[in-house]
Amino acid sequence: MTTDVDKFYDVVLKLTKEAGKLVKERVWEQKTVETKSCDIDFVTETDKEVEKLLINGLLKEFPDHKFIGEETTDSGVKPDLTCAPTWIIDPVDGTMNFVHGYPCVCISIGLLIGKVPQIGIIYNPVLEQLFTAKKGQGAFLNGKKIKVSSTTELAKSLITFEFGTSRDPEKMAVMAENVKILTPSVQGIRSVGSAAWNMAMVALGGSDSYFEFGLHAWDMAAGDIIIREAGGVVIDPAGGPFDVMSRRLLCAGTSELAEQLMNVIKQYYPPRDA
Ligand code: LIP
Repeated sequence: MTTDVDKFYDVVLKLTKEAGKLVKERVWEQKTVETKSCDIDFVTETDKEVEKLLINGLLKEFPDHKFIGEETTDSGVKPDLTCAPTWIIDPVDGTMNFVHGYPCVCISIGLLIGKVPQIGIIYNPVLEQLFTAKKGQGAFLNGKKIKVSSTTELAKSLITFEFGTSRDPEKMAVMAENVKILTPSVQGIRSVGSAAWNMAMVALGGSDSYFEFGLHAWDMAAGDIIIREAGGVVIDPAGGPFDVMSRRLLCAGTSELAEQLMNVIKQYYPPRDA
């Protein structure tokens, strides 16, 4: 039986693939780059065009659906998460990578209904990796089922965290401290500049855990459901439930690893998305 969610999924997948063509064609081309919150927080014409393509395409089919999009928010629309079906969209996650031509760039789209995640899509069109999930139906990479890693010990883990584009001295000090704490405590640390891709790597089991402070709803909404459907955990970095509007995230393959990480890292609390 085809449900509403199946129909939403088919429509968004078609639009995502169309949008992916634009990103792939342009990743190594000259771009027009503008700055947003600071001089290293970038937006390109492709970010704007992809967000428009996705929102207009979805609105055409589902006129009563709501949207929280990175570029729409940056143009002054307040992000508002209600119980209505809401698409949370990052048109190019890893914009700095896109500007430089570093191929870790993803289109990230989550659908929440009644504030409950229903669909997640993370698409890296350059590396041709399509991560997908529907609630209760598992997580997939290019159609093949994926699952998180089973690592339970910090000392045996490969973890990811990001510094983000904020140059707030308090946040930079916290992250420097976390490098000091974690470097001798884990097997390896990675930081590739795309939150969505980092979450996809946890879902795939390539990375055991990822945390970041200062993200936005559009960076995390798709990854949240994809990781849970792959068997992983998504929580607040200080413990307790994950809140997509909190700008804080810790995810891991196992709850044991999430707990160990949460107990050793220094915390930072950015202002909420809404
Ligand atoms: C970026 C993330 C990056 C993170 C930054 C920022 P954008 O998203 O993917 O990993 O560290 O805080 O949110 O701005 O490229 O869509």
